[in-house]
Amino acid sequence: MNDLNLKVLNNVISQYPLQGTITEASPCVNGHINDTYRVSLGEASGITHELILQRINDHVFVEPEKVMHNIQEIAAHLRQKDSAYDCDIISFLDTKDGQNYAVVNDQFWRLCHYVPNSVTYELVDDASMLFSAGFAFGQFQSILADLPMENLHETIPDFHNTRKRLDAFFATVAEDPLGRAAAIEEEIAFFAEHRNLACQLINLQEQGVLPLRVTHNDTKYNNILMHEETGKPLCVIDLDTVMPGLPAHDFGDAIRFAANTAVEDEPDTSKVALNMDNYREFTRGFISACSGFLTDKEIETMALGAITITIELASRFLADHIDGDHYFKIHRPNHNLERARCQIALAQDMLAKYDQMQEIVMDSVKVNV
Ligand code: GN1
Ligand code: MG
Repeated sequence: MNDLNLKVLNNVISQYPLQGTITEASPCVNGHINDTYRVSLGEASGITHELILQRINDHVFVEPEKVMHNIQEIAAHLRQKDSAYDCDIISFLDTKDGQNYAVVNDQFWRLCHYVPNSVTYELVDDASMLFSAGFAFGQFQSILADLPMENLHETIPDFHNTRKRLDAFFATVAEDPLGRAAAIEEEIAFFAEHRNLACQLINLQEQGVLPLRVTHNDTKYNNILMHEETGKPLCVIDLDTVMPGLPAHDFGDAIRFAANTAVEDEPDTSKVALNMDNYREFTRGFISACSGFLTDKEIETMALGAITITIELASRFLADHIDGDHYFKIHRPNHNLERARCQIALAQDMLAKYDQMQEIVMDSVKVNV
């Protein structure tokens, strides 16, 4: 941590009703968008507060106030509920001015307590861990189902509009600002081949067949803090993209991450496949938490959600590679290309296993009737 960053972090802290000085600060590197730091704040009395400080990426979230407004709405909604959510949902501390964010040098920052005994995982090798994760994300939808959608801003317009994502992808290919497209013709052809399939969900939503609901929209397994010993979900984090969306996208994004036999950016695509045990456990958990209010059509299109979101993210990674890596943080050359290839390999395996995926969803519903 250099002095400049430390000065900024101290500046942020000074806007909160907290005592003490920063004794330790280290960056957390697993998010692709925002900058996150774990900070220890020592009081003269000897008490130490463990905090998480996060700078919102305003290139991606061009109106950070809207993101923080949504998070405030969610916190207020949860406070009103008498029925407790089994797992917590992250909220942020108020500044001395009573806002849930602080502005320093025109940058938006937010602060929360570090959740004790929490861990996150990039890879899931024990399928039995996933029932509770599926349940937590499923319950997230049910707990927010009565939050009026009009109270929430669309923090990134058309975030999971797969048709617009693929249109944008092909426009970037046509532009090819760095001449990177020639080397990846095979990958580009994959999107041309599966474009229609990937647009089915957005078409159904636009036709009114699939309803919009308040959804999380970024349901990676590492967006649930787990208890390091019991393996129980402690807290759902990363509410930046909570807005109207499709439950199938939340289901699908979680499967894409937690039921991959490899990490999201595995360069050796021979290691990448859909792990059916993981898939089954997550599905059982998710469906048992929310099948009660989902329509038959929503349930029937769950498995398609996994394929859709995997193709969509692959196209986003590859578009960013072609465009020169301005959106997702990269940690090595061709990182976005490797991420895209990994997601393409996963989508291909899902396409081959689609019937089985569908059967598992339907079996999970039967258990719950
Ligand atoms: C980004 O930064 P992070 O890790 O929360 C992205 C998601 C992708 C994800 C892929 C706002 O999420 O859509 O699925 O990377 N978030 C945004 O790991 O674009
Ligand atoms: Mg996110």
